Amino acid sequence: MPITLALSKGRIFDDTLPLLASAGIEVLDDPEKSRKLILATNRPDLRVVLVRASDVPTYVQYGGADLGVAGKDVLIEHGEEGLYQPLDLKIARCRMSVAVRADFDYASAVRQGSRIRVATKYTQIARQHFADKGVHVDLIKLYGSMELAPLTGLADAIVDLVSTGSTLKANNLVEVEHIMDISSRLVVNQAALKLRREPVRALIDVFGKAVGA
Ligand code: PRT
Ligand code: MG
Repeated sequence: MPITLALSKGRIFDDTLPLLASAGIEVLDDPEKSRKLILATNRPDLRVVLVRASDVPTYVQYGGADLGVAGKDVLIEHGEEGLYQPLDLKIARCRMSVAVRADFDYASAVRQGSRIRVATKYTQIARQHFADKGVHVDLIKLYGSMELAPLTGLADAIVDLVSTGSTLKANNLVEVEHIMDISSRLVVNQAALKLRREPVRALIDVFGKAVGA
């Protein structure tokens, strides 16, 4: 069996390719053009599987993949137990923030101790953040388009990823709190690390050198 690396389509795939390329590793199919979910590389002992970003930790945890690349946001939400994270790949960088409508006075709502309705896909990160601050919140779980929640009255605030800030801006929202910086991590299956030590270590080294370079 070749070593299996789990990636998600889009920015993680696109940002991981140059790291592999620095060690001469090429993925032989383009996921934007092919419907294949298992992609060969120019190394017979390495293949890439394409999964949803939020499924990468599950694949790696249960051995469906030996290694994977996942955002810190995804890892925290999934739960990090049993996942070895040897490297911060410093790709797909962004930040987790609290945002509100430009006309919502977040600071005074917090000061007054009002209950704040917060819509987010990132309930673990949001729960921890507001608990640390001692702010009372009602969390509303959403799966996407968080920006819509404050505009429709569904919520007072959102917790979402921000990169350029243009999505917030386009929807008249402002960032009021920076929760944490986010980047993608290499994650490794614990059993693979023991049972397939040589090739797994070699691939961790490839990534380590690429990030260092
Ligand atoms: O799309 P799908 O539901 O399959 O999964 P996903 O959204 O988790 O995957 P993907 O590929 O969109 O994101 C993978 C990872 O990239 C995330 O887990 C983050 O760690 C990282 N990342 C980096 C981002 C962004 N930057 C980002 N800007 N993930 C999402 N966004 C979204 C954000 O949620 C918001 O809607 O982009 C919008 C904001 O972008 P700006 O540039 O307008 O600020
Ligand atoms: Mg997405």
